[in-house]
Amino acid sequence: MLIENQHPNNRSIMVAVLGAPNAGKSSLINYLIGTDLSVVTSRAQTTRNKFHCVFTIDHTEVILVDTPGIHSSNLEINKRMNKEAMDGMLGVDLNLLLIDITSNIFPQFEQFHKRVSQRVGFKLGPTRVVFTKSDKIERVEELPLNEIVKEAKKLIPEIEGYFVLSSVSGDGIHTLTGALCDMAKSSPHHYKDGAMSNKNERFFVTEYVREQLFLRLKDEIPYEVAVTIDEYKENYDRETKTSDKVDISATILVNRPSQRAIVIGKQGSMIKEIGTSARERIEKFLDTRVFLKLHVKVSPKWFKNNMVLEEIGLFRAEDSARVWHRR
Ligand SMILES: Nc1nc2c(ncn2[C@@H]2O[C@H](COP(=O)(O)OP(=O)(O)OP(=O)(O)O)[C@@H](O)[C@H]2O)c(=O)[nH]1
Ligand SMILES: [Mg+2]
Repeated sequence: MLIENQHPNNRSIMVAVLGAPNAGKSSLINYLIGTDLSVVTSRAQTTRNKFHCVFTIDHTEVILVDTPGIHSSNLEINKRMNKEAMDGMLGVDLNLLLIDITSNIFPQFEQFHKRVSQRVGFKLGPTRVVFTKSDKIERVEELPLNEIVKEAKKLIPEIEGYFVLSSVSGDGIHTLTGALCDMAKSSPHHYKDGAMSNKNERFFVTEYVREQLFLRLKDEIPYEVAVTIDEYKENYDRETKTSDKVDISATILVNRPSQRAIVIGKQGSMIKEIGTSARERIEKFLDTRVFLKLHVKVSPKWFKNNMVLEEIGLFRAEDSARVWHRR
């Protein structure tokens, strides 16, 4: 869907941002778009869905596709998250393969290669490597990155060069931005001025509640929670012709009753903290007052349940399990 009557100098590029869990994909995207749209936490597998994040420089529109980290797992939810990541590459002009420079480097290329080659009928497009977290290495210029990329190219011939950057210090980011703009092709824009994503407000509300769960809960719990929206109601003010408050009711699904107790906390203290922080974040995002109501529901093994998985935007993968449960 393209916008009509566009400037003749308009250009556009769509870029998939890929890599292992925790490689720094969402951090880089937030830095590039200049706002904390995507959820970032120190835990792996924070991002579960692919979605577009857009920024424009002069007449150039850059559409970045955030994706879940590519990894190996036999769990149904993880298979579907991997599918989201792989689907994120469909129809893009360029792939950025993010490699965390502070972790073991070569296995990250191998894992990516393995996933790509497992996908039947899939042909990888032009790919550039992005070495992330350069601020964490003292003399990054002394690393043999040229040789590493040469070796990686033997495995993944579609690789064409690399960038080194930090989404904390900002080092190297302008080189990437410049290169993306140079690669953009003459084309009408796909997004209106000011639009940031292809996902709606409801999606980001669930993300920002989940963010608080990821930040505050330990062990396996963040991986065994999901957030769904039950009600999203804008209160329209006739005088100002704007929505002055949004009523949101959301459910936090947990796997076990003990997890429900932890999420609620002593005398409701934890759920209150989660609710307050999430509400503040959502108010900033929506630029309006928000009334947020959270329920915690035990839904055993929701992460194997097709209905729940589809509700949170994760669809059946090629290697999905056959047995599905009802809600
Ligand atoms: N020091 C430093 N930390 C970074 C940088 N980029 C990301 N991080 C940290 O790395 C962790 C993971 O970052 P994310 O952006 O969530 O990584 P991701 O690739 O989106 O992770 P998933 O969504 O789980 O696949 C967070 O704690 C970030 O703060 C960087 O350039 N420098
Ligand atoms: Mg992420």
